Amino acid sequence: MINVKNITLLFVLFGLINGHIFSQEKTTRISLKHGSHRAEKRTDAAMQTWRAYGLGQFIHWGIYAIPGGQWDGKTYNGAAEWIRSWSGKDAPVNWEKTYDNLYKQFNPTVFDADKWAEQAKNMGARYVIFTTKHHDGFCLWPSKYTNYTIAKTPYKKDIVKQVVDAYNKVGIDVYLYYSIMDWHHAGWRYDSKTKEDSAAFDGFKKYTRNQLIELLTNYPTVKGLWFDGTWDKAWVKQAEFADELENEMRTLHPGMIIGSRFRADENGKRHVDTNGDMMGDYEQGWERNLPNSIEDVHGHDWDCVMTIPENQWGYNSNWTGYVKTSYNLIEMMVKSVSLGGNFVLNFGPDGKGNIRQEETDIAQEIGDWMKINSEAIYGATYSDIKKQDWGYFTQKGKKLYLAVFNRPINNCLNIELSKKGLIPEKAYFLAGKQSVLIQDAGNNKQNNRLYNIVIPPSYCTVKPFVIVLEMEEKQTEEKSYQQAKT
Ligand code: JFZ
Repeated sequence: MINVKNITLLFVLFGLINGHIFSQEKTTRISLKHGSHRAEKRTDAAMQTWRAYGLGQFIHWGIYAIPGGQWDGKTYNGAAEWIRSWSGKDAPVNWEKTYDNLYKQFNPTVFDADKWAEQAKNMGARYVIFTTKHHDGFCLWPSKYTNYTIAKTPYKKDIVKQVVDAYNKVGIDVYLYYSIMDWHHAGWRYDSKTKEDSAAFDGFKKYTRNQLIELLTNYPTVKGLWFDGTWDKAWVKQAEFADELENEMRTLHPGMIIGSRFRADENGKRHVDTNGDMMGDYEQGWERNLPNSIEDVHGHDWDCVMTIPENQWGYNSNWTGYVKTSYNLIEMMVKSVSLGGNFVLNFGPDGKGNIRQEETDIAQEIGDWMKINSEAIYGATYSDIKKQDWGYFTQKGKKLYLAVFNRPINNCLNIELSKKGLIPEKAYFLAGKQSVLIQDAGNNKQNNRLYNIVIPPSYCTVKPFVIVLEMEEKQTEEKSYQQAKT
C-alpha cells in the first residue's frame, strides 16, 4: 500500500539517485509576475558607460554629520549615520525630540560643491553616488512631500542640486542614493501585520513613489538610483508595487541604472529572483567586501562600495580601528576591475561641509596613482588569465595590464597564457613607457605558455605599479616546432 511515508521514501530515493540533476542549475523556470526584467546583461550605451567607470565616489552626508558619532559626550559604537537607532540602557532617549530637531542647526557654511567635485575629479572618480535621504529620513533636497528637508534648515539651499550640477560640470556622472527605510516617516513599518499597519504603509508607499518621481524630475541628468534600506518585511512584501514603480521610473528616465537592491519578487527573493536572475542592472551586494574569484561574481555586473575606516559611512569625528591606506584602496580598486566590477570609495563630510584631512590625503594619493595608471582602470575589465601572486591582470582589447602589488624578490612576474592564440609582443611600464624584458619560459604540463616579465632590478619604487603587455595574435605552432627540435 502506498502511504505518505512510502511516498516520502520514494522521493528521497529518487532524489538521491538524481541528486546530480537537482544540484545542477534549474532548467524549469517558474513564471514570475514580478521577477527580473531580463535574464541577460544590459548591452545599451548607458550600461557600457557604467561598466567602464572603474572608480566611483560615494558621499554620505546628512544631519548625522552634526553629532559625528558622539552624543552628550558619549560615543556611539556603530556607524555614525545610524546614531538615531542607538538604543539600550546607556543610550540617550527621545530621538524624536532631539535628533529629529538637528536639522534646525544644519548650516554647512563651508560646503562648496565645486570643491568636492574638483577633488573627486582629481582622484579619478568617474561617477558619484550621493545620499539624498538616508535612514533618518532627512532630505537634502527641498522635497514637496515633507517638511523634513534642507529647505527648513538655516542653510535652506538645495544641496542635491548643487552636487548634481557641480559634478556634471566636471564630467562626473551622478547617481542618487535613496533609503527606502525611513525612521522619521509616520507610515514606515518594519513589518505590516495589521490593517492599521498596511494603511499607514500605503501612505508611506505613496510618499516613496512621489519622492522618487520628484528626484528624477528635478535632476534629469542623473544616471541612476542607488537604493538602500529595502531589507525589511513590509517592503519585501511590496513586489507588485515596487515592480510598477520601477517600470514607471524607467519610462520616465530611459537608460537609468538601478542595482539589485530595490525590490523583491513575489516570493520575497531579493537581489536575484526565484529563477536566479538578477533583479536590476547590476549586483549591489559587495559592501565593504570583495569577490575573490570570477566564480563569486556569477557573470553579473557589480560594484563594491568601500569605507576608509572600518564601518563608518557618515562623518565620525573619531575614527577608531584600522584605517585603510591609499595603497590598500588602490589594490581593492584594481582587484575590482580585474574581476569586472567598479570600485566606489566613500567620503563622509562633516556638519559644516568640510571633507576631513584623512580623506583629502587619500583622494590625492589615489589621484596621483591614477594620473599615471588609469589606463589600466578605465574601460578595462576581467582578463581570462590565471591570477598570479604578484598582483592582478586587467585587460583592454589586446593590452594586458599587470598591476604589481607584491613584487617578487627575483623580479620575475610569471604569467601563464592558455590556449588564447595571443602571445606577448612587448612590455613596458605604464609610467614612462620604459620597456621591460619578456622572457619565454617554455610550456608547462598543461601545454600552456609560460613567460617571465622581468622588472629591471634597478627599478626602485615603493608604490604599486603597472606593466603593459601588448599581445599579438600569432600562430604558436612554429615556436613549439622549434622547441621540439632542441
Ligand atoms: C547600508 C546602510 O545601512 C549604511 O548606513 C550605508 O549607507 C551603506 C552604504 O548601506 O548598510 C548596509 C547595507 C547592506 C549591507 C551591509 C550594510 N549588506 O548587504 O551587507
